[in-house]
Amino acid sequence: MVAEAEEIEIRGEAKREIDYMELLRKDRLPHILCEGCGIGTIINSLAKALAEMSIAGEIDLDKVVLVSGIGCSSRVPGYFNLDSLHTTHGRPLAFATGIKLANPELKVIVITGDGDNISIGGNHFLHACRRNMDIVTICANNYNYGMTGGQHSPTTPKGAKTTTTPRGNVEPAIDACKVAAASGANYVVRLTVLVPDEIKKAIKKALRKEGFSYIEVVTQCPTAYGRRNKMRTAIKMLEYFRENTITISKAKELEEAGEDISGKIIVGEYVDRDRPGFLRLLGLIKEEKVKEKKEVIEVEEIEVDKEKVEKVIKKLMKPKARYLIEEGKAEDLEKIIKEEDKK
Ligand SMILES: Cc1ncc(C[n+]2csc(CCOP(=O)(O)OP(=O)(O)O)c2C)c(N)n1
Ligand code: SF4
Ligand SMILES: [Mg+2]
Repeated sequence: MVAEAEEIEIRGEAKREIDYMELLRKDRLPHILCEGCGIGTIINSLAKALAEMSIAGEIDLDKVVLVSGIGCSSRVPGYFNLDSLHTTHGRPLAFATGIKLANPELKVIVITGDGDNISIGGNHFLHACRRNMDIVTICANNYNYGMTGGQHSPTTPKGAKTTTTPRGNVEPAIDACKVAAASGANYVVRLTVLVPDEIKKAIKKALRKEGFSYIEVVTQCPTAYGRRNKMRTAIKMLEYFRENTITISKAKELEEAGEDISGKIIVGEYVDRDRPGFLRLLGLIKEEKVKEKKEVIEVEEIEVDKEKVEKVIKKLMKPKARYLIEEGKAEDLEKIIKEEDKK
């Protein structure tokens, strides 16, 4: 997690040195993460992404809110010098939705875990994707409930040993990226901690986009998961990631060739589209509001002949007219009204 000041390049120009450690709360050190935990890499990538966007004037750090649930991964916001909310297990997306709706100007980033987001929080996840809620979600997928000692989660691979699957997990794992893409999220990407720079880029990309972004980072938990699966150290887990990671296109190719890719970590962008986000659908963002205003003005300009309208209503209220409407005989009614008008 320790990072040093560095010179960064923004749109081809070298900008002033930034110590992205400035973004972190040193008063909270030492942190609670185990030695070799991959969550530090996610902190690092997030801090760099935010620092670079801030320098480039793309983001106002005073308008960034980090929201998390409960778990090792959910402790991340507590280490940032930013407004943050550490909520209840499985509910960060519900809180984040409320924050974004209350103040659409804020950039809301959810930091969550596979248990928090896909197990207890699965329902919120599904609907945030469906609404295309304007939130960036970063999920640290370490294949288990790290904080509570290593129970299996919905992403635990088949056959993996955890405290609740001591003889090997028999359940098939969920592919949260496929779920997010199918449910309506605008941007869905899976990466591993092996590529921190790609994680940073994905976060920056997601922060520039409208709608729901889901960034899943496959990360090591040597303490609770690795040691039960013959990967006692972070290095062993990283080696496992390296040997088992394939891209989406490679996965497709292998699948078409009839090969078994179940056990593989399939990385890449699952979806990158620009459907309207929830705030746009609600008319809560500027451009939409202007359009809406114009439409209202047009409606107000329509001249209404009150007398004529009252006359029509009176006619429609007559028992015969009501009978014809109920019977679906609108054409007959129209004829009668026209004849009456001629008189
Ligand atoms: C309502 C509720 N149920 C259960 C718990 C216990 N609990 C705390 S963290 C956790 C699992 C965390 O797993 P994950 O989200 O994958 O985070 P990780 O620790 O692996 O990063 C559970 C079950 C809780 N705090 N609240
Ligand atoms: S238990 Fe696992 S996820 Fe939690 S801090 Fe330790 S290594 Fe990281
Ligand atoms: Mg987990």
